[in-house]
Amino acid sequence: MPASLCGTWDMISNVNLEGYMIALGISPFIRKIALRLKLRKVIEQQGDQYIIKTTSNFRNYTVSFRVGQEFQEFTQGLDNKHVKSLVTWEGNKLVCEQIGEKKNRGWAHWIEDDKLHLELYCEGEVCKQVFKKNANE
Ligand code: 1AG
Repeated sequence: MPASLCGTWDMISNVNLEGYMIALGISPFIRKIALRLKLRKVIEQQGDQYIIKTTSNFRNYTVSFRVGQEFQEFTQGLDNKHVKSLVTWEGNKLVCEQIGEKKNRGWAHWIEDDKLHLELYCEGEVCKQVFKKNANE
């Protein structure tokens, strides 16, 4: 059983968000704002049901899904695309495949050294983010 992803997590590093956003077709103006954001993840789980909230002082994004059950995702406030998503466990990684206009799109979350890790993929670009558990938990 992999370590729980649940909790409130604050971003401590963010590598190649720029490349990922360019692959998604985000405008230079929005990219410049997005690069400055301190992101927070709030992850809740009940059995196979997850709710992952990404928050910032610019925009928020929430996705909820059941592991192993395909769902329609609308990436509202990100690149505003409709994708067909499927989240599964691959070893200790919670992996999402996002099928749509962009090739090789998805993400993976896992716990390593008490930190929450996230890789965001799109068309060969990989953004790597690491979050530490919020001290107030
Ligand atoms: C995600 O995480 C992405 C969450 O699905 C957002 C992370 C980085 C930004 C991604 C794309 C940038 C697109 C547009 C820029 C506009 C706004 C800036 C970001 C606003 C934050 C919400 C995977 C997983 C579950 O944790 O969603």
